[in-house]
Amino acid sequence: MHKHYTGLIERYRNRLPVSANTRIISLNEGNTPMIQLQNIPKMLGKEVDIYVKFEGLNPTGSFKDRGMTMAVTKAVEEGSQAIICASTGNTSAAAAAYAARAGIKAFVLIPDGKIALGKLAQTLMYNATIIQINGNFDQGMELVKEVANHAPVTIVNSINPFRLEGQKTAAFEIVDDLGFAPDYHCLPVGNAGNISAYWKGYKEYALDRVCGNRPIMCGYQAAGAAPFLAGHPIENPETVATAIRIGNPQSWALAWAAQQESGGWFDKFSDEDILVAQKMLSQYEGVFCEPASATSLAGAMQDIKSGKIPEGSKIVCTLTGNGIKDPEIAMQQCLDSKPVTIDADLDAVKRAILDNL
Ligand code: AN7
Repeated sequence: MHKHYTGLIERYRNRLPVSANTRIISLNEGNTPMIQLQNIPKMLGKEVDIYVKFEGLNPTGSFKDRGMTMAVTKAVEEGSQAIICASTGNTSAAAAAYAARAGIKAFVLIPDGKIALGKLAQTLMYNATIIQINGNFDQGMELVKEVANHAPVTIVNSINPFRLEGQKTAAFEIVDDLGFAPDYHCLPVGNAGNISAYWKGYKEYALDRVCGNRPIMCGYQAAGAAPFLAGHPIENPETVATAIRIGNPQSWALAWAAQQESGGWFDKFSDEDILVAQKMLSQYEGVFCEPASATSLAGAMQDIKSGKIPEGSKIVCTLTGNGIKDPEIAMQQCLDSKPVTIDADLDAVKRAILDNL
């Protein structure tokens, strides 16, 4: 019997906290492609298998949809009429979309002027109430935690445990797709929920013998927003990768445990390294992710080159969000390859082709 795909809660319902009576709020998220890189490994001159899990192909363009289907499903089950989050952009878009789907209200606190244009546009379209603050994500997060004690709103940031439950399904999909867990799993780390969720998923599958191994978890941060490298929260995070412009990660302990238990590590990368990785993925593989997402590949490339990740390894990099979300940074990256404008005649077109072959 043919079965139409209806999202990750249905697919993994026996591993998620829902009952037969739960009304599931879904946009058919999950089931995202694993794309094996073909050209970048050759450029590195190393024998490695690198797969990217392209989470930018979720319904709102980021991995947040995995957590949000679960968090909003549970909020509605518990009778909530409104959800709230602080966000660097993607959580707000996902919260807004799933609230629209559920028919409830979404309030989002975002740092004024510091979220990518596409994320702002989609959050407006989904009709959330956007509250811009003169402050950063971490300040927004503290305010959200406080206001939830004073107003009837359910927090849907990743401190809501249902978020991580939904997001752990990405690890399930990877194992179900490959037939094994990778040797290394590389992720960008901001608020640190996602690395915690993946580790939870891999541990669960390994415990139930769905896979025989668990990956080494590698968490990569932007140099200007790298509290895990500092060893403590930082006050004024700054990076071009606005999605991970976070100084006080809420899932600190879980992420630290993921790194420790898996034998993994954290590292940090300059904005320039991150943007180079983003452009390489687009230019050499045809995969356009947002800047923050490329931090996973920046890290993998460095650690493969140095041999810290040895030849023969199977590596998965999560590409957390879609490049189309941040057109401004993309355009800035491509100033040297401006479109040419010509007269609308055959000779001019011919010349434009021959000049550029
Ligand atoms: C593209 O949207 O925190 O370490 O408020 O959007 O689980 O926080 C976004 C985070 C990586 C970091 N890549 O994941 C938000 C928000 C992208 C992101 C991260 C985010 P976590």
